[in-house]
Formats: sequence, C-alpha cells, structure tokens
Amino acid sequence: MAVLALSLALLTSVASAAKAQTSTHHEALRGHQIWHLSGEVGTVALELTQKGLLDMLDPSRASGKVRVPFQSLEEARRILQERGVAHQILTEDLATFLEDQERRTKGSTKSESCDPNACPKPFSDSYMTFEQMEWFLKRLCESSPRASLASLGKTSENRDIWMVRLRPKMDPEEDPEGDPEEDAAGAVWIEAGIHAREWISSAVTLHLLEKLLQDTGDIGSLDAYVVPMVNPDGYEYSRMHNRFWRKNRRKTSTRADCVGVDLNRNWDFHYGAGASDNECSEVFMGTEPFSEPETKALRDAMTRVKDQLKLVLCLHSYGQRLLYPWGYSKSDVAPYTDDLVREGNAFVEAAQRSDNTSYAVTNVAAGLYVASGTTEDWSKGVLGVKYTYTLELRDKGEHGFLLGPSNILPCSEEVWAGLQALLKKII
Ligand code: 0X9
Ligand code: ZN
Repeated sequence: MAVLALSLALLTSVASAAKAQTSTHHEALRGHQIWHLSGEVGTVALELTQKGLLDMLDPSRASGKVRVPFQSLEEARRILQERGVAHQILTEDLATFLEDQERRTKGSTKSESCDPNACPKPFSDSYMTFEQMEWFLKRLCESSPRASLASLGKTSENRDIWMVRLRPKMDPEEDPEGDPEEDAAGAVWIEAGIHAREWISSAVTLHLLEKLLQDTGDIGSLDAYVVPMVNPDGYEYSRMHNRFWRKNRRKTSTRADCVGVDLNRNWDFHYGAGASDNECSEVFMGTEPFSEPETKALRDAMTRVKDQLKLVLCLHSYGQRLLYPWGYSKSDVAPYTDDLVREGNAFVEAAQRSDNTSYAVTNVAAGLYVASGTTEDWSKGVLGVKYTYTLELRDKGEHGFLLGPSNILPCSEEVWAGLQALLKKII
C-alpha cells in the first residue's frame, strides 16, 4: 500500500513537473479559438458578447473576427447555427498560436530597455512595460518646463493613473507673469489604454506627447491633457497572463473567473445600452455608473477643465476608423454631426498622406453596433464638448491586437499628421 502511495505521489509530481515545463504565460487562453462570422450576423455577436459567450475582437467589424472561450465553444456554435450565422475557425488554440508566435519572433525582435534614470524616449521597436512608461513620463516632465505630471488616482491594484499636462508654449511677447490659461486657445484631451489589450494606443500616445512638446506651430499654443495609460492593471495583466484581456482587474463579484469592468461602458450617459450587466461579459458595465476608480478619476479631471476642452480624442484599436457619437443609439443624431464628419475627414486625408493608411469616418452605432457609457459619448453628452471621437488605430484585422511593434512609429506619424490637420480646423 505504502509503495502504491509513493509511486502515485511520484507520478503526480512528475506530471506536474512536465506541466510546469510546458505551461507558459498563455495558459489562460488554452483552447480558446478565433472564428470568422459570416451570413446573417446582425446583432447576434453583440448578444452573445453580452451573455459572456463571445468576445468581439473588432466591434467596428472591419474583420468579423470573434474570440470564443474554450468553455463556450459548444453553446456559441449551437446558438450561431440556430440564428443562421456561419463560422469558420481561424485559430484552433490561441495559447498554442501565441507560443508559436513567440518562438518564431524570438531572436529577431529587438528589445529596447531603459531604467529609472535613463528612459529618455518612448520605445519604437517594442512595447513598454507600465513601469517603463512611468519612467519615461517622469523624465519627460522633469526635463520640460511646459510639462507636468499628476496622478489622477489609484487603480484597485494600486497603480497610478497618470496625466501629463502640457502648457501652451510661451510667446516671447507675452507677459511671463500672466496666467497662461487666459491666453490659451483651448485644450485638447487625449485618452489611451482604456482597453488593456489595445497596446498600440498607449505606444502611439507616448510618441504624440513628444510631438506635441516639440511643436513650434499653432498646436503648441494649446493646452493638452494626455492620459496615456488609463488601465495599467489590465495592461500588465494582458502582458503577463492573457494577451486578449480587455477590462480592468477589479473584483466585482465572488466569481474568481469573472473579473473586471469594461471601462468604456462605465460612464454615466445612456448607461447600459449595448453593454452588459453580466460580470462575465467582456462588455460588463459595472455595478453602477462610475463604479471604477479609473473612470471616476478621469471624470473628475475632465470636469475640472471642461470649459477649456475643444476636442476629446480616445485612442483604441483596431479597425482604422474615426468614430463619432453617438455610440448609444442607432437613430439619435449628435449635435454638430456635419462638423464632426467634415473635420474628421481632414484627419483621414492627412493620415493617408502620411503613410498611405486609410481610416474611415464612421458612426458605428448607426452602421453596426451600439456602445454606450463610453468616454466619447459622455464628454459630448454631459460635458458638452463639441468634438469627441474614438479613434480605432491600425490594423484592419490581419494582426489585430497582436499588431507588431514596427507599426509604432508609422502609426504615430499618421496620427500626428491627422491630429494636426484636425486641430487646425477646430481651433
Ligand atoms: O467598443 C468599444 O468600446 C470601442 N471599440 S473597441 O474595439 N476598441 O473596444 C468603440 C467605441 C464606440 N464608439 C462609438 N460607437 N462611437
Ligand atoms: Zn477599445
């Protein structure tokens, strides 16, 4: 008996050692698949996402791709079939896919690095850790008199939500003692990283900060408020444990497998439409509006400067679209829609000239799906900012969230070109 127990114990430890050797930081995605939906897709993808069965990878539907968690493969297949929606499996097992990809790119990818004392530039060949972003932001604000760094609050895992304020550059004719806000032409608010897996949004925003600071033209005479990483807990989780993580990481229930709130559904303007009250859903809106430390922090900071704001730009990925409000309704038309579209086209044309990348100016709700409780809708609907947009960056679905870091520089260039053109129209 003792021998049997010993050999059993031995077997178990051998098995777990083997597992430890083969298991990687992609275990959370073991058995998950990527499907392409076609046919009568309608609203069924959103309905399944609200139920927590699917994850729409680009809700602006540039590619029609969805992620299906292992535990909902059967149910999703059945419901889609009933609703006349065909699916094609693009990726059999996401964990294996990511492991293979890592193996392939190992050695060929440059890995930039920096430490707390020397992080003078945002990386252009790799994505930064949140800590590296913090070092860069501190360095930037120490080295420029126009830039200051403020923590708007702490996340549930005690990380800071940083905002950089760039003051207008001083006109030599101006009274140096005067209040810069009195002369300022207004302000732009830039938000990025609200969705954890959309890494390109924060990478581009760090480069935009540099460009805004260096600008010697009209844009430098604006105030800018830039929050490059709204959701650092989610970002770190997506780097370390689940590359497809979208929400924040706050525990809202007793279910250990259903963590986090979609921070772009948690704002108090038509709260709930197109979102979900199911905490397992990727579009879980939270238990009440502004239930989350990240959205509370942004709301308070934006409210303090609301009279200055001329433009609110929320950077996301992917789909290459410049989305304008409303997201909450397919039929309500937002005030100044013509202006939003016209000036949005200036962005698109300039971005196209920069690196030949096509963006489309779209209202997603009208054409495709409804999303409410977003920063974009709230800042227009509640704060009354005339120009608010959600910018879905590269690409159109080929790599999606797994967009390679070689895109960081060209994507930053095209967004900077677009932003300059847009601001010239708006100011
Ligand atoms: O669903 C979202 O929050 C945004 N798309 S993402 O793929 N980055 O998650 C879109 C926000 C919707 N905005 C409008 N419909 N205007
Ligand atoms: Zn997003």
